[in-house]
Amino acid sequence: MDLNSIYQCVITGERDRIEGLIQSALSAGCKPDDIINNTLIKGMDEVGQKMKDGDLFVPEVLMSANTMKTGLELLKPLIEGEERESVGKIAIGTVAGDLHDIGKNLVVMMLEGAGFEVIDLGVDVEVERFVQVIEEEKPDIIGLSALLTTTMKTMGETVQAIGGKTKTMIGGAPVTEEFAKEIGANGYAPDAVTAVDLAKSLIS
Ligand code: B12
Repeated sequence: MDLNSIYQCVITGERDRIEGLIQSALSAGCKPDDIINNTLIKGMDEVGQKMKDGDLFVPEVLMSANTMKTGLELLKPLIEGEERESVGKIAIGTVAGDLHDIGKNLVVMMLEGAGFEVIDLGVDVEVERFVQVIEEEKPDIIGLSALLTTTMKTMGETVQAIGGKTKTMIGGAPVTEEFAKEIGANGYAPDAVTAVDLAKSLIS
């Protein structure tokens, strides 16, 4: 069984084919962990890189992300019995007043792909909800997304309310490194691939 075809399938975003390809790989004796790490995550890494370089655009990236998600859903039950240590726990949401979630969803998928346990709080998440989730779930990091200049203000208020109880990382098209410093967030990443590196560095 050629694992490369699964890798290519993620890159081309052919969701309909992924299940069949993974089933054949499993029948041929490939390990679920191997498939996740060496085809799904690798493929999505490549997609992220291509997006950074301007060779792929949002609709294609979403197709790839969905293909990866379908693959992960198929394999997850098979590895849950195994000891798969979580790299860290992250709660993430789009701040109050903001309904944009395409970018956040990409970040969630990349983080999950990299082995993080992710609590996705969705969109339009009130400040209090972030504070509550820290008490309930004790995440290592809180991730905040904002796509509107108006909700960047809410992002600042959210970071302030969190008040250093948990590390914070922020992102979204109008957000910058400078803005992150200004509001006292622990980190900023411009895209989903960098977000994974950032999360890892915040935890270590
Ligand atoms: C798609 C879209 C919508 C969709 C959203 C669908 C959805 N489910 O998300 C819909 C149609 C609903 C929408 C609505 C609106 N939108 Co709109 N929208 C966009 C658009 C075209 C693309 C956004 C997007 O998905 N980009 C693709 C993703 C992959 O990129 P991204 O979000 O930046 O995410 C990446 C990084 O930023 C980073 N990242 C993102 N989040 C996080 C979080 C963390 C923790 C980290 C580390 C990294 C990170 O990683 C991601 C992946 O690489 C943008 C234009 C643009 N170019 O940004 C306008 C845009 C953001 N929208 C805009 C506006 C004005 C609106 C509306 C107010 C329009 C209206 N009059 O109703 C409403 C607001 C609704 C609301 N309350 O939120 C403006 C904002 C202007 C401003 N200065 O504030 C923009 C810039 C368009 C424009 N040029 O005018 N929108």
